[in-house]
Amino acid sequence: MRTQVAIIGGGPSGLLLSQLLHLQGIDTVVLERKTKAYVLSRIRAGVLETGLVAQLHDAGVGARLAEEGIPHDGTVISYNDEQIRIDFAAQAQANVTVYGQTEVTRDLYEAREKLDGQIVYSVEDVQIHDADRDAPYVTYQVAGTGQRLDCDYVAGCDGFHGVSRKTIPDTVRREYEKVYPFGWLGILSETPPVHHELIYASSDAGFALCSMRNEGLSRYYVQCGIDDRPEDWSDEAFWTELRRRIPRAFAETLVTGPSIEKSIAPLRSFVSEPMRWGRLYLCGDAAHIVPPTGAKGLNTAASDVHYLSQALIRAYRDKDDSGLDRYSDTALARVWKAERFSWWMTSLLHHFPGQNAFDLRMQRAEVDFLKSNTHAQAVLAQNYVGLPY
Ligand code: RFL
Ligand code: PHB
Repeated sequence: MRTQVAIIGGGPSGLLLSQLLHLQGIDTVVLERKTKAYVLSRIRAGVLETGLVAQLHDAGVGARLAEEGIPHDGTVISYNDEQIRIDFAAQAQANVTVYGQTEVTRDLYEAREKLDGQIVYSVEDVQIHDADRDAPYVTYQVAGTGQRLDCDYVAGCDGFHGVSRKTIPDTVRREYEKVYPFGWLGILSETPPVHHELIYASSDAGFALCSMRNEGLSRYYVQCGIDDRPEDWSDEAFWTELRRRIPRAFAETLVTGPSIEKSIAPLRSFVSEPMRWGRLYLCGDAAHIVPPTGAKGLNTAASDVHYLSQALIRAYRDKDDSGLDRYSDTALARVWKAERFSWWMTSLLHHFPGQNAFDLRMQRAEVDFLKSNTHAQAVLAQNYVGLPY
């Protein structure tokens, strides 16, 4: 089989890239390790920047998002009982949209299928060959049968555990990493959200986040131990812990119910450089990870896809490779800013094991500064709604 761009990974990065290229007449094949049902069962991001919303409209998948996405003009940061409202509209002249990654992925699958886009599911043993030469190809297995896909370019959109990044030789690849000594325990419950905006809550008992998917579906998280397992946490224990960490006024009105999903995510900051090696280009979690505190993971994946799709379109249409040559530097410049913001939000709001009284006072002083300084609020707002691309 032959295609122009072989895309490894059918998560949001791979599907969006495939759709944007297809609309410009560029042929792609997506190779996905799991089944479609499995990809759609993953509960992940919930907050979309305006840049991603615009891209989804450009990709022709904005209809349901326009209908069901919830625009948010601000968010609440709390510290025990104190609250600071960050006003995105006033401080950054923009907003964000709450719409689940699962729904983004579902809309993209539907659009790809409507256009007869080629997605091969349940592929095994994907290997990228000759990425540093003129004629790269990908080999893989489907149901025990070996396959070969020849292509002009390979897009590595296969997430943190994929094969694409590891194809870049150790002598070329530089990795930067910080692993945090805690995780996030998240639940989904068919209950009304406790507040119409998200609440990022720091407290003496640790961090919590109140988010949502729609008016009848809430997504909540509490900071948990790095070795905790979801089955260690009963729903009752989760709700008790959440109530302890959010301001009393919200704790008193919180509606609880049975969880319909419960999972733990480790927290990590990670960047792999460069994001290009020969004809292989990395996008999204394949190249970088942020802790979820700033809601930047999916959004940074989307800015990569924007830069790469534009560069590939120029290469095919105008025979101009300058965008491809600059891709790694351009994408990384924005990635590092998202890394900084996510690391800062994480450091500000979580309880770190071994933190001493001085460290706690530093967090406290930073929150006080944020509360009293509109410039500090504007910096947070501008980063949260997303830096331009
Ligand atoms: P994905 O979503 O991991 O998709 C990669 C796909 O590649 C497949 N794959 C392979 N396919 C073929 N061959 C192989 N060898 C393969 N290895 C893997 C996988 O099966 C998968 O389908 O990466 P992608 O597309 O780059 O998308 C990145 C986002 O998923 C991620 O950054 C976000 O979910 C992060 N994130 C958030 N981001 C936001 O922007 N806003 C948020 O509010 C937000 N909240 C979150 C999050 C991530 C979380 N978790 C669980 C890590 C909340 C949580 C709890
Ligand atoms: C979510 O709704 O899942 C969510 C929202 C904001 C974050 C992280 C996750 O920062």
